[in-house]
Amino acid sequence: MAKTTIIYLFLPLFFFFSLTVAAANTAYPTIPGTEPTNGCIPPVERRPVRREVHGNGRIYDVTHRITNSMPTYVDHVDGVGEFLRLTDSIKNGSLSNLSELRFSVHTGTHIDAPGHVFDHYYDAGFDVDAVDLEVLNGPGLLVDVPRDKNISAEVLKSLNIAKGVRRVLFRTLNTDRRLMYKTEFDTSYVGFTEDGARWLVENTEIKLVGTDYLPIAAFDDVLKGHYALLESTEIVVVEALKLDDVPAGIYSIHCLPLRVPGAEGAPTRCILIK
Ligand SMILES: *[C@@H]1O[C@H](CO)[C@@H](O)[C@H](O)[C@H]1NC(C)=O
Ligand SMILES: *[C@@H]1O[C@H](CO)[C@@H](O)[C@H](O)[C@H]1NC(C)=O
Ligand SMILES: *[C@H]1O[C@H](CO)[C@@H](O)[C@H](O)[C@H]1NC(C)=O
Repeated sequence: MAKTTIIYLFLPLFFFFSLTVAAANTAYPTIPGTEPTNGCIPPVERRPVRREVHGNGRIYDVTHRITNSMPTYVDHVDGVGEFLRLTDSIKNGSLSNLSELRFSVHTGTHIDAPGHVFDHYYDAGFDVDAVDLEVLNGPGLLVDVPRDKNISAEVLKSLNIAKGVRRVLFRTLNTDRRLMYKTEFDTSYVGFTEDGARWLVENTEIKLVGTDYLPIAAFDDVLKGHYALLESTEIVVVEALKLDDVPAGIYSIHCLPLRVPGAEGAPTRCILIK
């Protein structure tokens, strides 16, 4: 009887250890003593689940995973490269694994603050800590852009986005071409032309604008397009969204950038909820 009680008391603890042993087993299959001991509880092979869609199809993760091989803007053909370094590790005797990150704040899915392209805004503190979370969170649209054009004034007019819509994510040819999954930066990506950016600012109430490649503006208009969108400081630009396999339509959009005062961009987790 007493033995049974002890087993019950220690069951959770044992379960924990059996998991640790299972993990060690995978890492060090040859180390003696890491095999299951008495066979009471079979070791559970636990693997994390990685999802694109959560909550029974209701929540779409539209954030790209940050990987070594994802593209970075223009000068780089090698992608992001090594960015995650394990500074302390259990394997080497530390009590925990501890990693540090090192990459551009414009890596992967991210926002641009006005300080990105305006030096006076940079000096004045228009950084990612100063963006309005209300702009980044609320109802909005995911729309498909005609695949044969950049996002010009003419294209925007043809989309007939209703007045009053404040948040729009534009899916383009970039998604079909899977440009974010290619390491080398591709300058032929689709983005806003300067006149498209100006048209959006002057003729719509859109304050959150997102696209599916690293710069929001097309390569030939890359600076002018950013100027047009960021000048008012009221619009938040979200870049490099992962829009594969998400039906176009109305969603509750939620984007939360890392809170880093002084940074003119920040990696951002974005989700769409049906
Ligand atoms: C552990 O330490 C060794 C020797 O200093 C080093 O080569 C190895 O990269 C370290 N491993 C980890 C995971 O920190
Ligand atoms: C978009 O513009 C870029 C240059 O800014 C060009 O290379 C690309 O071919 C254009 N894409 C389309 C679909 O027109
Ligand atoms: C953390 O440590 C465990 C045990 O040493 C190891 O299996 C795991 O790979 C480490 N984590 C990373 C990110 O390397």
